[in-house]
Amino acid sequence: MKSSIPIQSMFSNMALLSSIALVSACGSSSQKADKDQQARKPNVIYIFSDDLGIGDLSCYGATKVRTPHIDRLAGQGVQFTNAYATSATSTPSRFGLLTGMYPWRQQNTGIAPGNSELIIDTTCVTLADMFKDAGYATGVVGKWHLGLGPRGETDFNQRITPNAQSIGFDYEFIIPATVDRVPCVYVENGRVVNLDPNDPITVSYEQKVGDWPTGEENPELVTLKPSQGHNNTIINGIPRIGWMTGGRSALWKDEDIADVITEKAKKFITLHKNESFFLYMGTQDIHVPRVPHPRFAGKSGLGTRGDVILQLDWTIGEIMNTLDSLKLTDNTLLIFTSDNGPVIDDGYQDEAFERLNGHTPMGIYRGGKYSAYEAGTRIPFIARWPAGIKPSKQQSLFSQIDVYASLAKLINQPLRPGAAPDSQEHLNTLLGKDERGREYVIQQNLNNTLALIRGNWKYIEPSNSPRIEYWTKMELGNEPEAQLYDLSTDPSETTNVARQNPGITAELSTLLQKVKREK
Ligand code: NG6
Ligand code: CA
Repeated sequence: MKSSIPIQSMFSNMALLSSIALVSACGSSSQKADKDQQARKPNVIYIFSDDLGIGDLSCYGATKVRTPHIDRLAGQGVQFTNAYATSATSTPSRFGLLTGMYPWRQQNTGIAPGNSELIIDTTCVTLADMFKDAGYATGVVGKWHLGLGPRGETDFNQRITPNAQSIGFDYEFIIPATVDRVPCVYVENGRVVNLDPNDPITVSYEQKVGDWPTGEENPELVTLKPSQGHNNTIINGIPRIGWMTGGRSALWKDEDIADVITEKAKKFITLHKNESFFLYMGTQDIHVPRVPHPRFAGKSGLGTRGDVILQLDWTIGEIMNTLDSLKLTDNTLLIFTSDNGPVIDDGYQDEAFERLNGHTPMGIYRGGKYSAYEAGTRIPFIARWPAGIKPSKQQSLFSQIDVYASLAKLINQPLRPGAAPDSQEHLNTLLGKDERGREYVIQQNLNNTLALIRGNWKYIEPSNSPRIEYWTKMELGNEPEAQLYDLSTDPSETTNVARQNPGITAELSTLLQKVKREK
């Protein structure tokens, strides 16, 4: 049919008409949406950054690096100074969060290789299952590090199952393990993204597969040299842990990872803006290899470790802006924290030490990632929920093991029998309404040495594991004798006072033994 109206003006008229229609429709529907939103159970976003220290953020006192977005979050929420990850490495911390069970109760919860089986049993009622029980849309975006597939070889060329969707997540877009471990590909809902079936992926953690160069054989090809380990297959110039070949079209670009996962997280939020949702996001920042996007490279003045802190801060800003623009901020509990404490040289020659410039990732605390000392697990922890939280700084004891039961309480969802056996409900502490906090917190180091904090006292059980981590030279907190520190007078754990306080030492040791035997 021919029209007498010139094409261009027809389009502009249509555009005008539809924009009028849109304005009025948006006006009324957005007011309605606001009301619906308030009536709905709160959205929950849990962001696990990687290896971020309590001294790495300006809201926790850092002066050499600025994190304005995270600072804004902290200013609008509850900012904890005595909150703990369950463990001083990633896999067990993530396991503890999602299962509500101490990772040291299960055998295979150590740092998982990239071809590990899914280490959470599919019969386990996870945090994501709990949200699904309550009718939430659930999604996971970013670092996973809990394994994928059945016991034995993970086949990255088929739909991988079980995956995160098998344990409560409707949607999955993940980095299978860590950014320094192969395979360097994203997995979306069980499938490697952009995989060419004619170029299948092979992965091994035992021996070289295929003929791609490795850091060990071709050190001249690397753009980022290892300082420890990290000398297997070279991907994007960076030698990784483990060997892979194939899947060329699926390989991630390291400098784009923050952009890619942030975009996926924003998309998930936008897609579910009209229903209650739970988003679990794991950033690759600030784990090694630290590869900032060019717009952050060189911007911190502290080398790439500082640059990826800026990149992480940008990510959090993007999530906050998305919530603002969708008017979801008020009714969204946004938790930002870290899976374990900081490390400076974690295996690449990235000048992290040389360029610290007085920056103190560990704050005043002893140890760091891998350690039973405070910097291993005392992490930044911020919870913002404008509809239910008044901004404050909190010194109460809080542990990530209690996130599960506390969030269940928040959304009035009864726990299924046997679910989250170690998780205690401390919702009022999480919301900053109760200063009492947890009676005691348990910490786990790389070697499964456990420590227990109760009140001012910190007890570390005796251990014959090495004192120092071989590669990072990190103090692990392992000593053949029991250790006791008074954190009120000695937060840096300089003086072991176990001998002077045998009664307290014995009491805390007995309490720890009791918790170990429970369940
Ligand atoms: C260590 C790696 C380290 C890091 C860590 C896991 C070496 C020398 N070190 O074995 O770089 O990948 O494992 O970190 O290979 S975590 O934060 O995911 O637990
Ligand atoms: Ca970590």
